[in-house]
Amino acid sequence: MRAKSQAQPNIALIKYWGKSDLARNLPAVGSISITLDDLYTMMCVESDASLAADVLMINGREDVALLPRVSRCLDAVLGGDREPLRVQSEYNFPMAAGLASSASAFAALVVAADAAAGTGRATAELASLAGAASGSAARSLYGGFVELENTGDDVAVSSICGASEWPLRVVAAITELGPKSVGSTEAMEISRKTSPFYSRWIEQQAGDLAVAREAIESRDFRTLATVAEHNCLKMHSVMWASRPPLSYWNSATLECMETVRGLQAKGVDVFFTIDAGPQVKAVCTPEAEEQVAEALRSTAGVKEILQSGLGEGARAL
Ligand code: 2P0
Repeated sequence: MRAKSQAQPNIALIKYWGKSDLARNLPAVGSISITLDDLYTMMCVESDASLAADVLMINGREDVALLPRVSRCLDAVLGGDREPLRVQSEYNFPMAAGLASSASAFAALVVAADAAAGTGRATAELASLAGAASGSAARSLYGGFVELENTGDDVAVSSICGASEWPLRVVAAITELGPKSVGSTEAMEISRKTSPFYSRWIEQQAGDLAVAREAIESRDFRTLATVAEHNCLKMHSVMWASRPPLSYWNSATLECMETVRGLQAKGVDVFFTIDAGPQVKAVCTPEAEEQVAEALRSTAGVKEILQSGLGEGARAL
């Protein structure tokens, strides 16, 4: 058995931060994201009679640290009595730096495993399985603008608007390469247990989701910009007020935010969003893209710029 798949990371505009059920990895809040096009993970899952246990290769190197999580996800898709598998993934962007590499990885993994076994599960079911491995991965099963809802005992994911129906662009400013200081799973639990702002964050999420959903449906860039920046800064306020504090930004992160604010003051259609890492993702209209990229490239501390359009959900190749 052998199958290949491709998935792209997604960037949340209304963020997921906090779990309602740690064991089942259920998010405490809904979220809205955009699936990217130009950054991707390619995944190959294959059986091999010579294997005694699963093997994970990432960009050509064996990885034992991530293997248990990958094996658990394969068990969930294929059942625990499956044969050992070789899993090979290739990324064309930096991993574990707040660019949602786990989202594209687990979305690609469930699709490849399902295709290899020929199970033919529905996308909604694959999204739920990907989400159990990594909450944000559920969203990468769909393209364009995607909403994830917590239905109480599962997640329901759907597309609000296709990638080509509102072709916004993303310019990511890389300010630091290397893995993040605290992983999302651990950090979310620290916030849930200690941040005095956590309960307000949860209470206000439905309102932010409604405003963003309507802005996307009516292609209202300015309203989406305002609610997305507010939701991002609220999530980081929850993090900063946690004990110990969770602070993912560096000085270049702040410089990039200033750059985006400078562009906004000139009437450019752009807004920023920042995840559990120091990178700044600027979302803009196609007309604004080159100006945004140029401004971020010349911002102090920016090491690299990645540009992407919006793309499709995870698929077998
Ligand atoms: C998001 N993040 O909505 C938010 C914003 C980071 C900040 O989803 O614990 O790696 O594996 O379910 O999927 C990062 O979360 O977390 C994340 P787990 P995941 O994109």
